[in-house]
Amino acid sequence: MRFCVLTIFPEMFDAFAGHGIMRRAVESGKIRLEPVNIRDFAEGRHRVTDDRPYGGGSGMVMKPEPLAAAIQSAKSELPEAPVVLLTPQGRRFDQETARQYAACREMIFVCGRYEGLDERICEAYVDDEISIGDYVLTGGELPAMVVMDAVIRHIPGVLGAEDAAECDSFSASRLEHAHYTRPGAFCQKEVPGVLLSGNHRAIEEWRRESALLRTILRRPDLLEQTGLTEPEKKIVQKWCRRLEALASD
Ligand code: 4GX
Repeated sequence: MRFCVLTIFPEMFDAFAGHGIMRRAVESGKIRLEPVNIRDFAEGRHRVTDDRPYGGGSGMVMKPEPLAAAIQSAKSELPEAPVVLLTPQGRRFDQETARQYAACREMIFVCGRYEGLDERICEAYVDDEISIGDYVLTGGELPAMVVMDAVIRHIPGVLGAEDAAECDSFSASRLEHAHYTRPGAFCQKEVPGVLLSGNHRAIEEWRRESALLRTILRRPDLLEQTGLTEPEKKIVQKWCRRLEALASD
């Protein structure tokens, strides 16, 4: 999969592509990440990429001409790519959108700075506007990395084979179970005994229960999307009986 990222800070992507799973994905040729400096498409001795807003007020707006030239150049390189703008005004990014993007062969990201882009760029060139959450950042570069990270994990062979099962749509609506590693006792707390038992069915059951209880307590909103499976209903019924026994005298 090929990614072109339009930005005035291309160096920000060096750290992203230079470590861990992303680095391996680049080195194995599974992905290509090409940051492009919008400033390279700006005219004049100072290669200015921003200008004052019509109507006045504080803050600057990204000039349309350099951006249009940069987007056109990226589209000639990646003709199939959707042009995605990172902005708080976009629809909220989630695991389902990440999975859908992973089916693309190419993507182009536009990273805005300042107060944003000239509206005519959005209208003429942008296919999709994405927000990574309701908070205000100083630029679209971190959101672009967040989106690419979540997308790249879905490309076959990028994660170890053991993670492939995590990619079903159901996994996004349940929190993960608790994880433990050595030592067996830490901070005066023991690892749950079942995890040391070697009983793989019991371990699998404990993990499903841990995942479900955490989801109920911390993110009940996630359960509204899918409802409970039959085995999950059994777990809830078991806990209902336990809690009722506690409450009765
Ligand atoms: N999820 N920002 C973009 C500048 C900007 C504004 C409007 C285009 C249009 C953000 C977020 C985010 C701050 C990135 C403003 N560019 N992006 N930037 N939250 O806060 O995606």
